[in-house]
Amino acid sequence: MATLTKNPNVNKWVDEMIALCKPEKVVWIDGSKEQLDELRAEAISTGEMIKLNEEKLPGCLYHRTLPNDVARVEDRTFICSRKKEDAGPTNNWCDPKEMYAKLTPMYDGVMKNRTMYIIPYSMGPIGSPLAKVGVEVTDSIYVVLNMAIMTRMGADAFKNLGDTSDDFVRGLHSKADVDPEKRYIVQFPEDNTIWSINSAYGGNVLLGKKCFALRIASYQGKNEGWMAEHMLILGIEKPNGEIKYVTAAFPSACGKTNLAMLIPPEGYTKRGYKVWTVGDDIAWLKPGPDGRLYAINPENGFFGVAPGTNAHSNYNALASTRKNTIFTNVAINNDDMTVWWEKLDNNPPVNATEWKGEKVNGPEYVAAGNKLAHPNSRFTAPAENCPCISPEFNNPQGVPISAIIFGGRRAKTAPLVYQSFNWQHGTFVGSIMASETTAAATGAVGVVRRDPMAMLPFCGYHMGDYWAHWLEMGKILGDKAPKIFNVNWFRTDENGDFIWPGYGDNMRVLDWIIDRCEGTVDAVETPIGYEPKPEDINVEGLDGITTETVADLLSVDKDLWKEEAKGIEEFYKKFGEKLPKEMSEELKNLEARLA
Ligand code: GTP
Ligand code: SPV
Ligand code: MN
Repeated sequence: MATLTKNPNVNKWVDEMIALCKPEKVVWIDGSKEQLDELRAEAISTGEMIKLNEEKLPGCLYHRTLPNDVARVEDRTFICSRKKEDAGPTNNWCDPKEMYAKLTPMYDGVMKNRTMYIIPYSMGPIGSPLAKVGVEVTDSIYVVLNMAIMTRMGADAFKNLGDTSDDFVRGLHSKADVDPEKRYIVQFPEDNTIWSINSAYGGNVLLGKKCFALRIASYQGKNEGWMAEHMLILGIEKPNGEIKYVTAAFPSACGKTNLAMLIPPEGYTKRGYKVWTVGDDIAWLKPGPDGRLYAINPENGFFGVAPGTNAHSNYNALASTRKNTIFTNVAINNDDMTVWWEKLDNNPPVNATEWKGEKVNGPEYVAAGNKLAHPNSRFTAPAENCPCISPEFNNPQGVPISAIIFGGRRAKTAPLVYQSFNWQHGTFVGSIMASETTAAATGAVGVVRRDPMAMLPFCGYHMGDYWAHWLEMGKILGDKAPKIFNVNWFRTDENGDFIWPGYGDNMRVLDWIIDRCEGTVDAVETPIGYEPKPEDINVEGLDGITTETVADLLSVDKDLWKEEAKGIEEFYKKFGEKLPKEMSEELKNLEARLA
């Protein structure tokens, strides 16, 4: 099949990949409906994908990955910069020459008897000055069909690249034998290259997402004066029609998709408030012509956590999955070929197939303490399906950001919300983020770990240099910089239950944040930052949550924070010389305020 571009850099690289992987057949993905329909039909005929109920879930497909391949694998993910110190203490590193030498034999002939699909795609709206082009070659139809949802995929992507540019990210993926012992997710930032092998799970194989749009892009952003962040983007429309945009960085499975699509409580919707979703996972941010910080969502769909998603917790996410969606590792209801997951409703299907493929009686299986869907099972849904997708979603200039919000899962330490004193202190607040681990990556769940800016698994270079880049961006933005906040929806009571209702009610906290950005509400100065007066968090219409509860959620336990400061000091030691002096200054200031 003929190439889709005259660009010699693309064609030369593709030829090299063909020579290496030796596929039986090569297919360039042009993005046409006919081609995608053919691929769907093929995947259904081979059993790789399962067709779901055409009336209830039109255009939807089901896929299951191997039980050993259900999440990102941080211990097998590498940043192969030429110098070890450029990867830094938070990344696995290997010399690029060594890594190429190790992986090349694994790719050699790996696609014999298989088809190689060549996927051109754009991260960001085609034609946007913030967009970037990638090409992924893969032997997986699942990858092609997911990339069709998650990116602007097809021949049009080459329009942005032109016929001569070399500025595209080269992604090579093979599921090979899906052998967990030979699984590697490798970024070569200086080569604009990603090699992924022996996995078929989303975050490891949809190379436009974490590998490119965060790991490679964060490195590009440092060199080119912009930022790639693990952030949702949302717009809050006020009764007067004005829309304020905020971004929020929470670690994996800590609530970005939920916050991005929230439906405000009745008291707010009645007054005319509305929330618009621009992105749910990744933001690319760059100063605009007016000096403010602008954000685009480089993605075109949502790769969202299924369990916990229901009409009450996230109506908009659920609605987004009702057509043209791919479900991975959820359960199937065999009676009507629909899907189910934990907390979708209280009625697990009787005639169910659980995520590993075993036919079970759902209610009995669940009653025995099993999960029908994997905790990290996901939906891949087109952004255009989302009832609250922002009218600015495709705006090539992006949206101007008023506030940046950090947050994570902390049972005790972090209060419901606080504001940093300024950008430098805000950078510090992001750098000391910690959160309980989730099922989004393999390994223990529920262990508190430092996850600066929710970028621990995604920063493509030295985290110390990354903080320096944040500080530098603050200087460029000056008084036009967004205000920086921290939130925590996950404080628990003595029984371990969440105190704050969360979800749509998080609007009450966003409300205060927006008021702070506009300078229309006071705050209380605490050792960790500015906090709301408890009465300034609107609790109208909340069941069992009073201003006293809010006061409790805002309490700062000095002893816990002194412990916290020790933990930060320990963590900071890792970064040695590369720790910006401003960060240690901020730590000293915090300690002084706590003393
Ligand atoms: P990634 O896609 O992995 O980056 O995750 P995400 O940050 O988009 O997480 P998501 O919104 O999918 O939320 C993951 C889990 O957090 C789900 O189980 C949600 O039910 C739960 N969650 C989200 N928001 C809240 C909240 O406000 N309160 C509580 N208690 N749980 C929440
Ligand atoms: C995350 O783990 O933060 C995700 C899902 O958004 S994945 O694409 O698998 O990384
Ligand atoms: Mn994510």
